[in-house]
Amino acid sequence: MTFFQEGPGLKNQFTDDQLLQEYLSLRLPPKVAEEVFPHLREVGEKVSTELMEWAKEAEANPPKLIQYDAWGKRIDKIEVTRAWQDLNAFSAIHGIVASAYERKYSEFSRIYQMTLLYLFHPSSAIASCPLAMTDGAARAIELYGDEDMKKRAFKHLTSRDPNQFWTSGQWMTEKTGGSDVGKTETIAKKTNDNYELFGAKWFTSATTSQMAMTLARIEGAPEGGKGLSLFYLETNIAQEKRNGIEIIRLKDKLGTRALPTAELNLHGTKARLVGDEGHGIKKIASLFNITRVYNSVCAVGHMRRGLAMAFDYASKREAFGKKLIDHPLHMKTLKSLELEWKGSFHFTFKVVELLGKDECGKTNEQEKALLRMLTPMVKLFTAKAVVMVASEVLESFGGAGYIEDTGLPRFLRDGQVMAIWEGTTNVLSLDMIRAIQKEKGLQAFSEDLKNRISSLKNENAKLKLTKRVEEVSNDFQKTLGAGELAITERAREFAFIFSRLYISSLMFEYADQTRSDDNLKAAESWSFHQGYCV
Ligand code: MFK
Repeated sequence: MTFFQEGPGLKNQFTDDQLLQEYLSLRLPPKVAEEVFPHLREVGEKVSTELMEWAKEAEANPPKLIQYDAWGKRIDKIEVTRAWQDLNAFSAIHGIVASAYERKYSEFSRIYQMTLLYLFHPSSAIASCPLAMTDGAARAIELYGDEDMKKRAFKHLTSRDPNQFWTSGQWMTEKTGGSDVGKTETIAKKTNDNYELFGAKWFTSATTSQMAMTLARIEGAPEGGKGLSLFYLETNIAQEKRNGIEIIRLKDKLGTRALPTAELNLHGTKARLVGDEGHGIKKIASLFNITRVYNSVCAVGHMRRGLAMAFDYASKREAFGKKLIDHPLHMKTLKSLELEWKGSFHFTFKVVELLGKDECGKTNEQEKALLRMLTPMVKLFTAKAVVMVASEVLESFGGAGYIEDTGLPRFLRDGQVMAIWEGTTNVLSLDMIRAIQKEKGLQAFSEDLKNRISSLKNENAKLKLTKRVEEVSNDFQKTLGAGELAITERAREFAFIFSRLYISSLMFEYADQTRSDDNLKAAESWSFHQGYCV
């Protein structure tokens, strides 16, 4: 008899996620939970069924650049599938950006909105990327934009109507600069009423977006990051003359293949200044600090999806006379990956909570500094976690994990980008040091950490974690005192040590709040018997 192995299945991704439901029940006021749960259930169902089909179709038919029409005219048109458009429309209808700005549930709106993203991302063929930049652009316009930008662009970016909804690009990367954005070469020439941009953008994700936020140096402005200004432009994609934007080619990427990413030349692209002249990096930071949180939420959503598939498969696949779930080593491995996801989940949603409070004007100075400090940390930490978890998820399927039409290799490729875009691990480690040296990040972080640890009910955890904090703190202060080179060299190491310790405090606090033995065991395991084996 021929044997056919059944592949992994997906249950409703909201109702199947015990941690998510428990966390939301704890954090959201009961009235809010009562209102949003039915919607989350609906989205949880859709992402495990029809969206999986759309994502598959979008992946199978990546975007195409049509540079010339049949008669030789230059048209620079990017064609995307119907499925990709459907994914975008879905995100508008379900308010995956809008719900954050409607602020219907005050600071809890961010938790609700990021939960939608968490569910959507793994079935989105990375249509989550344009959403990240759209949300960031909305925030930058909210903070620095003029009345006209607020009336026009902001309204489109936060619309729930798919015909009105705009996505935004974030054109930061140039050939010269890469991560070193201060080296941007694009020039802004003043015209009678506005500016025209001349230059080249080397990576522009979601190039089919209706608008973009970008950086350029106004003629005569000084060198370096401070001489850059932030600009808003419309791409006029539907028009023949695309606002002076020439598409050179689409990038051939390791993953995120349904997402159009292009190299562009700007030939007098009409743009408007956002805020005053100069300090462009500082202004665009309001955008990338949002996309970095998106990255973390998508990373935890991605991990959770991989684990759902791996556990489901383990319940079906038989080897050496029993199901994989009955093999202790296999289960121990999956459980240790699950713990990595749990730790990342708590860390990420702590930052989401702070972001929500901040946007609603409910943070004090210390919480603002804490949010500034935690943002690069959570991005770098969860991005590395998802790469590791994705790789292990593939391995848990054996050879099938390496075969394209199972869809699993895509899972690894799309996980890998999380550690690259929006700031690499090293760039973000240095950003954490920037937050410490410039914005009192360490003070806010260590007070928050110490306060949480001192309020834990578990005396053993309190004692051990207090001792660990003291050791780490002494080591850090000594390194800081040894000068710039010493702290720079160890920035990454400290970013991971701080993150793991912070997650320990969050997990023990969560165990106290939920009065759950399982959550206590998870916190102990995370903190004192980390089981993941490389
Ligand atoms: C699924 C999820 C999807 C996610 C979306 C992905 C799609 C997007 C694809 C991309 O666009 S990828 C491109 C991503 N590129 C980056 O993230 C840039 C990485 N490089 C950095 O972040 C560098 O650290 C940075 C460019 C900021 C360093 O530049 P500089 O010129 O050395 O910065 P400098 O002089 O230290 O800082 C300039 C100002 O900005 C300072 O303020 P002041 O003017 O008051 O002195 C800084 O304090 C401020 N600043 C820098 N980073 C900040 C910040 N402020 C707040 N938050 C930050 N993170």
